[in-house]
This record gives sequence, structure tokens and C-alpha cells, in this order.
Amino acid sequence: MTESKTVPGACPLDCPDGCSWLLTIENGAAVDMRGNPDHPYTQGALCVKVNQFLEHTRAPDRLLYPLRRVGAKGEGKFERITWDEALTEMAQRLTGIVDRYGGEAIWPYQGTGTLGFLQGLQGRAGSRLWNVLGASEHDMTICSIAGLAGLEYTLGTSRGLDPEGLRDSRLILLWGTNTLSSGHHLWKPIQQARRAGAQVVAIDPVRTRTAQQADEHVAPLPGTDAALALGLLHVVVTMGAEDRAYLERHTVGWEQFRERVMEFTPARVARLTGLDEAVIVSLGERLATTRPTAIRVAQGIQRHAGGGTAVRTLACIPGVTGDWALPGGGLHYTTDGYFGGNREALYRDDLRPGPVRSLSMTRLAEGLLEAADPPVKALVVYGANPVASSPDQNRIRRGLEREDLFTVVMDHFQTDTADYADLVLPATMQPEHMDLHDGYGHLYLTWNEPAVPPPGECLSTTETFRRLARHMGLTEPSLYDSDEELARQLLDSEHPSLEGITLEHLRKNGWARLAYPASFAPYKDGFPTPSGKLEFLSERAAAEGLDPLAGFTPAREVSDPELAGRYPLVLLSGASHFFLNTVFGNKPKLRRRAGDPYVVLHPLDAAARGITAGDPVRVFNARGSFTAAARVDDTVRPGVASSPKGHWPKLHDGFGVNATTEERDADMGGGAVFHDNRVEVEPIDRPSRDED
Ligand SMILES: Nc1nc2c(c(=O)[nH]1)N[C@H]1C(S)=C(S)[C@@H](COP(=O)(O)OP(=O)(O)OC[C@H]3O[C@@H](n4cnc5c(=O)[nH]c(N)nc54)[C@H](O)[C@@H]3O)O[C@H]1N2
Ligand SMILES: Nc1nc2c(c(=O)[nH]1)N[C@H]1C(S)=C(S)[C@@H](COP(=O)(O)OP(=O)(O)OC[C@H]3O[C@@H](n4cnc5c(=O)[nH]c(N)nc54)[C@H](O)[C@@H]3O)O[C@H]1N2
Ligand code: SF4
Ligand SMILES: [Mo]
Repeated sequence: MTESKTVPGACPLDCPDGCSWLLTIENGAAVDMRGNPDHPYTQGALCVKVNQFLEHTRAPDRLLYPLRRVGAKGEGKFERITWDEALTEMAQRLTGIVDRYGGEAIWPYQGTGTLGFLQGLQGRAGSRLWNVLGASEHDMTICSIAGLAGLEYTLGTSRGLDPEGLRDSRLILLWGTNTLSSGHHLWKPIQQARRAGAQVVAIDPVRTRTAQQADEHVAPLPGTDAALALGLLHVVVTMGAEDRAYLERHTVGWEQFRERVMEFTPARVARLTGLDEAVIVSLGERLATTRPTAIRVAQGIQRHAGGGTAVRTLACIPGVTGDWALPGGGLHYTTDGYFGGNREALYRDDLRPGPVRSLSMTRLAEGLLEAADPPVKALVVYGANPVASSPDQNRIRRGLEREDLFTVVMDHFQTDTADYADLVLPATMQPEHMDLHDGYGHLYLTWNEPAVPPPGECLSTTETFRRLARHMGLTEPSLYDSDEELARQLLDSEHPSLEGITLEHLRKNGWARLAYPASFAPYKDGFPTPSGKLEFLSERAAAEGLDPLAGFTPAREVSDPELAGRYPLVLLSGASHFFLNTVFGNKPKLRRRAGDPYVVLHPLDAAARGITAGDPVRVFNARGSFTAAARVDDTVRPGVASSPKGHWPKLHDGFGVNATTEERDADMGGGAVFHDNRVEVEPIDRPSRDED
């Protein structure tokens, strides 16, 4: 007789939608996975990527056993060893390094492979162990930090409007975000709003899937969004449409900010953004007269030198129009700050022997090649694939080639990064371990119950670190807490968002909405800034050496005319519809759908280079190059090229888009600047038929 049961789980991937899924288990094996129909945000649908997740768990190339390198670093030759051998070697090497160089010589390099509070990034899995050892702190700069920092100056927090509240909006600006690819569940509330008459405007240099489905597409030059924001506000103020009562009661620095706004006339903004003046005025007029207006801004916009400032300034718009006081009005960047769980209890930074240095995730090459005092001697990579995903791939490879560096990679697959490891450790996937997630695009907690035994000898991240601690002879009791104990510690919080939420309920139901009302305006009555008001003018920014006033900081490479002479095209490398960062970059079905790496060129730019559609081309700058097939169409502006992230270099020519991107910080938080990147593109000469 078949024994069948349904087990609730959570999508672990770095996606705002934080889906809840249901697994059907028959005779101990997972036979079906579908979106949880009861989850108010997932509503029964996953996505084109995760619809293939069960196949992913059973992929023939999945890592099942610990491996030790036998070839050269990067060559990819390994032999199977036992867990005991792997952990004994790891314990000995780490202990030796700590004794000789101090704990800071260890760099725990955690990525976004899973966001879980137990196994992944949100809980900084492994943090207790690293704290006991006094390891360097891993500064998670790769994704959203510049925007988070920008929001802090304006709002005192990164919390914005409830994404489900978009259904109440009447004008929706999808600003630097490709919703239909990078978090498509938001499309439901957007469509609800549209049915009630709302208009949707996509603001993106690329005519993405999302821009194609919007009512209007506005395509500014990359890195000029803050100027556009100020130009739109110029129109609002010129029309006298600013909300004076709101400005008076809930904002600081309006007089000075107003002066700045008045400097950004539509004519000037047209020059800065490359848009027609009429486009700016028309959108400004709709912003002035449509309440509530919602801005959905995501990460794409802040991967520029001025990215933090851009998000800081965008968050000022609803302060001028008064939208922050209205349900369905305001701005949404991330909802992560709404979950008031006890994160400190998981991290246990109090276990550190003293202050430790921090190393930036997006400066891996610098850390490996230049850090001194102490040098980085051990790199433990988990949930990350920096050779493909972090900037300046060629320098990263040089860093990873260091013979004196001890590298451990914990992953599901033999990635480009794993090829440089001394030890590769096989990790469990979501149906095989326990986890708890929030979402960064909604207000629900989602539970992930282990449903099937791990294949081969895969171990969860928590279990790997518990066993490593034992091999190292560490006695700190909290290193041995079970997964369930960790989940309870996280939920043990007085924060009002957790009122009425218990582990038992989560486990049974699979999800719970945080204790916020169904419809609310977060800033009707004030802001969590030092002044209690929205700060156009920020003393904290001034104290940190930044412009006290929200404004416009130009991109670096995008706006460098000398560099533009050599590298005339700005390369944007946003989300692929078929991969999630580099996850699924090795899945045959999704690779087929994604096609080989390509670069989109405007017909004028292609013609000027003698390139026609389908031609193999080399995309290059002084940092490196990769090859791709040319796509020629007008979904990009002249001067802009686009090539999605996520391909595995080793499955192509050994290089990816990040061979061209620079290891350089944005204006705030040390954020990455993937899109602030100039390149040139040239045809690759194919041997002519005569030469064959
Ligand atoms: N399918 C899929 N979904 C994903 C991901 C994925 O790889 N694939 N990645 C996940 C992750 S890690 C994240 S952080 C989120 C990111 O979510 P998004 O920020 O929505 O995604 P991106 O594609 O990085 O960037 C969005 C858009 O920003 C545009 N852009 C670039 N520069 C500028 C600019 O200066 N101004 C404006 N206005 N637009 C600009 C790009 O053309 C791109 O279309 O998505 C998550 N979801
Ligand atoms: N050019 C360009 N580069 C970008 C971006 C861009 O827009 N343009 N976006 C950036 C952004 S937003 C981000 S967030 C980063 C992402 O960069 P990374 O954080 O490095 O993410 P991935 O490259 O997807 O690598 C994640 C790895 O984790 C593994 N993994 C998944 N789950 C688990 C698990 O449970 N345990 C273990 N041990 N491993 C697991 C996966 O198999 C995969 O190899 O990329 C950045 N890189
Ligand atoms: S990747 Fe995003 S949309 Fe797809 S299942 Fe996961 S959370 Fe949902
Ligand atoms: Mo990200």
C-alpha cells in the first residue's frame, strides 16, 4: 500500500517572494511539489525555475560525498573521502591557522544560496562557531546594502509599504526592478490595482518583460534615477501639488530640499537622464495628481556608484506627495525589517573574543590578495559561488589560486568556485533539512519541515558545523543546539510582530502572517529617525561625511566621458528569468530555455560594429572579457548593453559577465556596483569557409 503525506516547505532562494510549497511524499520519496494554495502570497504557484526543484534535488551531478582536491587549484580533480577524514583535516587546518595567525585569518564566506534563518544567510548560519574562533566578520555587501543604507537616512529604517498594499495604489512605479522575472508574485496585487484603474510605469534602461507589460516604459540612462526623481518632484512643486500639511508635520529639511528640487528643472533632467522633457513632465503631472502612488524599487537601481543616494532620494518622493500616510502609498524596497525575531540569539556575537575586522563580500580578490595583518589563510565558502557571482572574476581566480590558502566549499554542485577548494563538502537541499524563513517581499513567515532523508552523505549546514565544532574540541554549549532549538530561540521575542505566532502553529500550518493589519500606512504618524520625521536633511549623513541633503550622485563609469571613449557601452547584467543568481545555471532544461550567454545590443550599436544578430562577440574592458551571442533589438537604449547574470563560466568559455565588473564600492554601505560598468563589444572572427 502506498503511504502518502503532505509536508509544508519554503523556497530557500534569494527571491523576495519567499514562497510556501507543499511536498507530497510517497513511501519516503518526494513525488510532487507545488505552490501552497493557502499561502496568501504564493497562491498555489511557484515559478518557472522552482517548478523544476525536485529534479534539481535528484540531479545526476549533485555532490553526494566529501571530496579532497588531487589536481591543481581550479582544475577540478577530486577524490572521495569520508566525513571523518574531511572534518579531521578541516579541524586541524583551522586550528593551526588560528594558533599561528589568529582567528581573523579565517574568512567565513557565506552567500545567498539559501536565505533560511537556520541553514542560510538570514540566520548567518555558522556564526556562533566563527564567533568562538574570532574569525573575520563577513560583510554581506553583494546585494542590497547601498539601498538599505540610503533608506536608513530618509526613513530611519528600510521598512516600507506592505507589497500586498499595492492593490490599493492608483499609480505604480516599478523603478529599476524586473518584477515578472525577479519576484513575479507581486504581479497579482499589481493586476488587482490595474483592474481598479491603476496605471503601471516601468522605469528601467532596458525594456524588460516587466516593462513590456507595463502601461508605460520610461528608459533613463543607467545611474540617473535620483536626477529623474528630483525632476518629477520639480513638476509636483511647480504645480503646487506638494502635501503641505504632511511636509509640515512629518518631515525635516523641506526648505533646503525644495531648493535642491528646484535646481532639477525638467530640461536639465532631460539632459542628465537622456529622456524627453515631455516624458518627465507627463509623469510628474501624474505623480502630482494620483493618490495613492506606490514606488516599488528593487536592487538593480542601486548597483551604481550613486546607488545609495538614489534609493535615499526615491524614498523622499512619498514624503512630498503625502503618500506615506496612505495605505497603498509610499515605497517598497524590502520587508525584511518587519520580522522582529531574536536574530542576536542566533548570531551570538557576544561569543567573540573581542572586536574583529570585517571583510567585504564584494572585495574577495582584495581580501585574498592584499589583506595583511593577518592575511586570509582559510576561506570557508557556503551558499556562495563567488567565481561566477562576485565582481572581478579574474582577480578572484588569482586569489583562489594561492597555494597557501586553505579553501573549503560547501555546496550542492561542483561549481566554478568548488573547483578551487581543498575540500568540498556536500550540503543538503531544502526538502532534506529544517528551516524557517521570512520573505523580503511580503509579511509572512514560512516553515520548512524536513521531508525526505538526504541523498548520499549530504549534511545540513548546521549539522556540518556542529560536527566540525566537535572535531575541534570546542566546548561552548550553544554550538551544539539542535535545529529546533535554534528556531525556538529565534521566535523567542517580545516583538509585537510575533504576537500569537508559535513554532507549533508554523509547523502545522506551514506559514503565518506577521502581526500587522491587513492594510496599513506605515508612516501616517512619524518615522523611526532621530527626529521622528522623514529626513530630507540628515544629520547622520552629514556626520558620516555624506551630503546632508538627499540628492543625486552620478554613477562612476557610466558618466566618465574619457572611459566612454574606450568603452562606449554600459553593460547591465540583471536577473535571468531562468536562473536564480547562479543556482540552476547547471540545469539542462533551464539552460536550454535561457539559451547560451547573450548580449543585447541596440541596432545602431550593432551596426556600428558590424555585428548582426546571432554573431559570436567578445564583450570586454580592461578587467576581462567573456564571449556571448549578439542579440540585436531595441529593448536596450543606444549606448546600453544587457547580458543576464547566472551562467556558469565553466559550462561556457570559462568566463562570465563578472569578468568585466569592478571590485569597487557604491556610495553607501560598501555595496556592489555591477551595473556601473563600461565595456566594448567586438565580433569574434570566425574562420571563413575558404580557410576550412
Ligand atoms: N529569475 C530571477 N529572479 C531573481 C534573481 C535572479 O537571478 N533570477 N535574483 C534575485 C536577487 S539576488 C535579487 S537581489 C533580486 C533583484 O531584483 P531586481 O532588482 O528586480 O532585479 P535586477 O534584474 O537585478 O535589476 C532590475 C532592473 O534594474 C535595471 N537597472 C539597472 N541599472 C539601473 C538603473 O540605473 N536605473 C534603473 N531605473 N534601472 C536599472 C536592470 O535593467 C534590471 O532590469 O531578484 C531576485 N530574483
Ligand atoms: N554581474 C552581476 N553579478 C551579480 C549580480 C548582478 O546583478 N549582476 N547580482 C548579485 C546579487 S544580487 C547577489 S545576491 C549575488 C549572489 O551571489 P552568491 O551569493 O554567490 O549566489 P550564487 O552564485 O547563486 O551561489 C549560491 C550557491 O549556494 C549553493 N547553495 C544553495 N543552497 C545551499 C545550501 O543550503 N547549502 C549550501 N552549502 N550551499 C547552497 C548553490 O548551489 C550555489 O552554488 O550575485 C551578485 N552578482
Ligand atoms: S524563486 Fe521566488 S518565485 Fe520562485 S518559488 Fe522561490 S520564492 Fe517563489
Ligand atoms: Mo541579491
